Formats: sequence, structure tokens, C-alpha cells
Amino acid sequence: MSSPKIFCIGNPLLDISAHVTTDFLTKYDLKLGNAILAEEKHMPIYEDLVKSFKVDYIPGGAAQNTARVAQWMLKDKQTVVYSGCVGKDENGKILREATESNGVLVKYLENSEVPTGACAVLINDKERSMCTNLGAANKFHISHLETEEMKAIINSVENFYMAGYFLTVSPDSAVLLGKHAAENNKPFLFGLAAPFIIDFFFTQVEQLLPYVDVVFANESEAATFGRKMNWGEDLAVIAEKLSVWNKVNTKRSRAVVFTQGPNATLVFQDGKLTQYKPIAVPSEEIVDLNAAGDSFCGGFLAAFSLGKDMAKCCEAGHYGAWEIIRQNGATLPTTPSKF
Ligand code: 26A
Repeated sequence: MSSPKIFCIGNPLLDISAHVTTDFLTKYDLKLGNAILAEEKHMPIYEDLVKSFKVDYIPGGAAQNTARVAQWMLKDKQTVVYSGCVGKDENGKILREATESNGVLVKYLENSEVPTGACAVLINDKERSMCTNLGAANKFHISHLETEEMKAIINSVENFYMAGYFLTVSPDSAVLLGKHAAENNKPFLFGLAAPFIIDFFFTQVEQLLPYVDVVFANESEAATFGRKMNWGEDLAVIAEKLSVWNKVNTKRSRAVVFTQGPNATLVFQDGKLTQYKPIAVPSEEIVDLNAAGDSFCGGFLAAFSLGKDMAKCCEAGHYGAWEIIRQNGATLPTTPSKF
């Protein structure tokens, strides 16, 4: 066991995953490739899903997936710490057991009033649509990071990772960690997570980005960000502008990392664009693309925490994604990482 090096924070969710018909997606007005927060009209979906299809319960939550993949690739137990809020219930226990059994040091806040959050993952022809009822995850509070135990962990870790989804819950916690990272010259890595975060939580994104050293986005998040900033449509141009946009810690240049599914990953840093090819995955080997982005970030984070260069970090990210898209949801392979 080593002392934790990477701090991840997010919304711990239990994924209720099923292969569904397009009629089911239409019934709840859900689109493939999208992730949303459940509104009143979506609430019956969780029961309906269990009644109508064969479901799998899989530990989820974007940053928790990233934490588990990074830990699996780093092997040395408790290199990764993960925090977020769960309910005091069976689903909270399931998440804790799953994440701890992967070797992650779990430091949940627990809430006795609200059940653990759930995410309906609706798969259709390998694409997915996600509908999240945050539940207890929405009860995360900055005071949890101000306990002596958590302060000691935050002071001792070397890297921070968060997905944009957490900005819907506790943006002040995000900024607290961002400031700590910048003041102590520790890297802060951040995934934009979903277009709706950029569309509807842009103020929070703008508040956090100055502290961010590595930004991850897929092509649709990158394009949404570009539109929001009036930076046009060209991903290379958006990456270039974002790489120098509002940065607090000037001791580190910002790397902007845009994944594009099977196409080359674009990286813009220090005035230079570089492209890295992912591992080709024949379509018959793909189980589903759920958590592909999270696992790219997990692999990248693992290599990054070991001080590897950008080529190696992207190679590790591609490897993480390659493994996870050949599994159901964010399920880790039972075999050790080959990285
Ligand atoms: C706030 N929202 C909507 C969310 C999420 C989320 N994780 C945190 N917050 N909506 C979906 N996810 C997770 O994304 C993973 C796939 O990338 C799902 O739980 C799923 O495991």
C-alpha cells in the first residue's frame, strides 16, 4: 500500500444499465449520445426499466469510473482516493464495496435522508443515453473537505481529477480544490463531461477553468464549448484558444485533450498541436461505448501521475478506453492491466 497520489471527486451513482428499444427512448424523450439530469417526467424510468428489460447494476458516476480505471492501471493499492456523497443504504454499500475492491481509497460523505443516486443507462446499438437522478450525490457539501482527515489527504496527494458533472452539485468544493492545486503547483485535471454542463452550467465551468492544467473533452463537448465562446467550429482552433485562456498557475502550461472516438486524439499545448491515434477496436468487439471517455481519463491520469510524457499519457488513455468498451459499462476486466 502506498500513500494516495490522486484525488478524484464526483457523483457516486449506481448505473442501471439495459439494452432498450428506440420506442423506450422516445417515450422518455431521450437522445442517444446524451446525458441529462432527470426531470419530473423521467422519474418513473428507473422502475419502468427494471420491469421492461433485463438490467445490470454496475458501479458508475463518471469520476468514480475514472478513479477505478486509474487505480486498476496503477496496481499499487490506494494510490487513488475518491470522494462524493452516497445515501446510508444498500446501493451506497454496493458502490463502496465495488470501488474498494478495485483498490481505491473511498472517502464518501454519507447522507441518511436521501437515497444513493442512480443513473439509467439506456443502450441501443452500442450508443447510450443516460438519465441521472443524483439523489444523495447532490448532498455533497464543502464541509466534508474541511474535516481534518480530508484536509490531510488533500495536502498529501499530488494530482486532482474532477468531471464537469460535479459542477452541478458543489462548485465551491471544485474551486477549493482548484485553488489548492494552483497554490501548491499540483496538476488539476478536468473532464468537461457532457454538452449540458457547458450549456447550462457555464458560469461554474468558467470559474473552475482558470485552475485547470489538463482539460479533456470529446468532439461534441469541444464543439459545444467552441460555440459558447464564439471560437468557431474548428476543434484545433478551439483547443489552441482554450490552452491559453485564463490560467492562474503559470508554472504549468495547459494541455487541451480532445478525444474523437476512433479518430485521432488532438492535444494542444505550448503552442503546438499533436495528434495521437487510438487503438482500433473492431465493431464486433465493442460491447458498449459507455464510460469510454471516463476510462480514457483514467488511463491518462494513471500515466500522468507517474510523470510520463503526453504521448505515453494518451497511449495509456487509449488503452484504458480500449479495455472498457470491450466490457459492459464501466466494468473492469478481471485480469490485471497490461499497461
Ligand atoms: C450529474 N450527472 C448527470 C452525472 C452523470 C454521471 N456521473 C456524474 N454525474 N450522468 C451520468 N454519469 C455517469 O457517466 C458514466 C458514463 O460516462 C454514469 O453513472 C456512467 O457510469
